[in-house]
Amino acid sequence: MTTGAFWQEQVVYQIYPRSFKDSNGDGIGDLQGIISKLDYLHELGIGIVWLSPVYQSPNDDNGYDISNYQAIMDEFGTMADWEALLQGLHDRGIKLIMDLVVNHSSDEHAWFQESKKSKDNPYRDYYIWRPGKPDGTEPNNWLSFFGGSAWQYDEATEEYYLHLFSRKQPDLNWENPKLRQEVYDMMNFWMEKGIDGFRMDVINCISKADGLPSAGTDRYSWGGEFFICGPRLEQYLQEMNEQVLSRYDAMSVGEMPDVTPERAARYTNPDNHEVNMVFQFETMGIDSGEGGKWNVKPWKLSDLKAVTSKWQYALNGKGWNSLYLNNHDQPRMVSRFGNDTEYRKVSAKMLATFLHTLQGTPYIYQGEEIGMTNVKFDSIEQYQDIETLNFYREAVEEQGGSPAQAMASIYAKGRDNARTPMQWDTSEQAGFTTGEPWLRVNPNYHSINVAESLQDEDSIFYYYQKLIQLRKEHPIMVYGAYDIRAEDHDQIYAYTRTLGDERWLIVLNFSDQVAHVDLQEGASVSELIIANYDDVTVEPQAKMDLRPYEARVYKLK
Ligand code: ISL
Ligand code: CA
Repeated sequence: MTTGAFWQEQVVYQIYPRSFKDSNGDGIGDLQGIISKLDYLHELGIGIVWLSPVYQSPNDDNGYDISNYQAIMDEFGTMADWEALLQGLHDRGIKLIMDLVVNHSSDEHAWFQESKKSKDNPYRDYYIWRPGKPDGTEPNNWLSFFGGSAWQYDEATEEYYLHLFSRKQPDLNWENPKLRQEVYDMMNFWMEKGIDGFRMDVINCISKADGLPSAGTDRYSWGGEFFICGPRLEQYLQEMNEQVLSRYDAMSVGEMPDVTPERAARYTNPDNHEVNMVFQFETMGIDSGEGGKWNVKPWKLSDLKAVTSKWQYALNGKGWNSLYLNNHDQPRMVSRFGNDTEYRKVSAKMLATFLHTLQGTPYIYQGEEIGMTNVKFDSIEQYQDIETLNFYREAVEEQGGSPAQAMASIYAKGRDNARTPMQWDTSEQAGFTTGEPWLRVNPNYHSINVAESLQDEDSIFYYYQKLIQLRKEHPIMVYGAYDIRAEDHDQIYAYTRTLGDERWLIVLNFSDQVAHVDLQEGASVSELIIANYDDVTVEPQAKMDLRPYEARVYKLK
């Protein structure tokens, strides 16, 4: 196991540039906007920024469809702006990791424009082309992540190309060594510019099973078994590591839908030279029923404990966890796992305590540090996200489902919950833009905003600042081994962390009611490290009552 690496000890902050800060009034966040907020990030204390894609893109999927990997999107600024951003971060001791989106490119990428021209074009094999079945239907029955078939017919050559996401995101063909070399060269281009690593978009989808078999016999079906953690994934990750990452002090985090802890322990084991950590999705799945995310079901604390424990135990001493409860694809964590009305502040702090006291590297998604919440727009016209719009069209227009029910799913799970503009102050449009924002601001910005948080010494912001500071002072927060306590309790989540002779006890009330718990370790309490209510006593006490969403971190004797 590695210790002492910056990617273990620092906290990451994710910026979704389109929604962070607009500097020129066109309603779209941009690089100069980010530059204007670097002191804010520095004050928070984070050590690494993960920047969602800023490359040239037609924005079918907000930059996750890249048409030129070595150019900056015009709406976001210029390469000079990007260089100034990197410099500004490094001047403040903050590292920068860039989003690497290489499972697919945009269909407007020059490679694809060539590839589609003819079957013998030199770029043909940069993508995955197949003839239709004898009856003209798609080569196999795979569904795309965004709904509908994962294949698109192209008239020019009368073949289909594979797209696991939108039809404007054709999958790159990783079987082709020339394509792989292009990717590594591009990564080296950015490493040479001085970045500190990559967040790798759906990187466990790059290796598809030989023969691209159909999944069962339905007309369309989820084909994950044939492209999630496919046969040559580790070979490609090792090659990428050898060709790029190992040549620098680079950090890597692979986004991996449906990855298992057993696989993740292998991919993140330093002996295997693949990636430093992965984003797992099991936690994000605890409130979904049959058929996926839009089938919303209430989550249970027992499931959160089971999934978290499984990952904490599986990776301890072998690999490394990433810790997150939201990002640009997920609803806001305080709305989903806490309480975004009466107990918003205290529950946001409780969830922060949870994330920052597990073993692994915590990720903060912009706005999380001020407790931003989900949003409910009146009509589907006010939404922008391709996944959300596709879901609504399929559910309501194609399958005749109820609009109210579709909207309920979107309110709970839609990605635009996380993408409403960052709430800076109480001025019009929350201080995000002087123009019309590309996506509406959440109307609650009058009470939830950065300016307010910075004035309130009891704010969520200052609580995060304190957690980040504590991490720098206490290696046990980073490296301590996790062990669950009172496992069957249905309101309290309690666990210990142990490093050498040092032991901490973390007690979290996940409910809006007072909770009573009996913890043997409570009798050895010696010091209170942090809590989200005032007036917590430090006497040794096996029996404890915790107020709604109360969080306490104790040092034990
Ligand atoms: O967003 C999701 C759940 O609602 C996932 O299905 C998501 O599409 C998946 O986790 C992959 O996400 C990444 O790749 C996508 C992009 O749309 C996401 O924003 C990105 O994080 C395609 O590039
Ligand atoms: Ca702008």
